[in-house]
Amino acid sequence: MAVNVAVVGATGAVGDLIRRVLTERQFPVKTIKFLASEKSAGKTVEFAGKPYTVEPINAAAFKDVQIVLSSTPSGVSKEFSPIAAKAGAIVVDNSSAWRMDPDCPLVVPEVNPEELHNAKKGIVANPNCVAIPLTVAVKPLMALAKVKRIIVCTYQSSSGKGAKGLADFESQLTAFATGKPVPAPTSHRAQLAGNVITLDWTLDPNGYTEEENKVVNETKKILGDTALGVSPTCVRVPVKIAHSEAVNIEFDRPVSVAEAKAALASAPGVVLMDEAKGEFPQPIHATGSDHTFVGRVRLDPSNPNALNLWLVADNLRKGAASNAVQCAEELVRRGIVK
Ligand code: 2RA
Repeated sequence: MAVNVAVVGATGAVGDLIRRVLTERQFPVKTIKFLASEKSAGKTVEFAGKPYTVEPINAAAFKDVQIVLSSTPSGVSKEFSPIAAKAGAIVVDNSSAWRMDPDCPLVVPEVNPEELHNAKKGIVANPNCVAIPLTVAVKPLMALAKVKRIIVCTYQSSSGKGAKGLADFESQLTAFATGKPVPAPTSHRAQLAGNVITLDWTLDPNGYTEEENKVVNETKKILGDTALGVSPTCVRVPVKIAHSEAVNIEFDRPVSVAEAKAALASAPGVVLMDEAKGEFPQPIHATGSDHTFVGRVRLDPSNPNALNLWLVADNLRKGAASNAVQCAEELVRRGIVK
């Protein structure tokens, strides 16, 4: 079934990628429109070889739209996603506005696609770019034994801060490499070139950053286990695109490396890289891909019930645009979009 689509936040980094991913994945588009803030309305964007004028976001723009793919700041989503849903559309929203709302499913299609049927408000939330690949990798291991606790340390790329983050990355790394004075950051909290930043996000009252708290809460919600222990440290590193994660997974019984690798090798969305062949996941492999690359699977030498692994995924694609388009595909496939 081909559907009427609106891309909201069409001129941003993720909106731009959504446009590309819709074409790449041959999403069944009947009609499509592109919406953005008043500032960007009037610009021209290209889709499937045709130019489209970007329209302003307002209630009238959602008439007859069946699926909205939205990537705006939370405040904009809080205002307009319910309006789009009231007009009859299902919204797949990239902001954090609806992620912890009990009436809005938080969906990774490889992990919990059945939750798409529970969008009571007509809004499906697209998770955080760390939680998405983490749950893609942990879900197949949950079939082997109960997962009790996850310790995750992230190595997050500059593009997590959008176009401004990338501008910092380009200008600072160029200056750093040529021995020139490194320009002050405009979006990152500290110098990124030649550095790592452990506090690149707002600090919440519990001493964890907003990002770390998202990883905890969203991972539990996606995996459907409120008792799951999740212990995060989120760090920004001077990488352009793709987030890496060092993950320690504790089970309720010993799980062998062979068992884990077999489960990961056949898991949807996972590419298992084999260190015996000299393969190990790197951001440059994941950039431009919709897969989660997993490797370095090994026993925790300090805990017989735990494994360590390393994973990498493109934060702009699987961590945002592609996951949203995959949700839209499932909404159509399951007949939820009418
Ligand atoms: C980051 N998770 O990498 C954020 C982007 N949504 O900063």
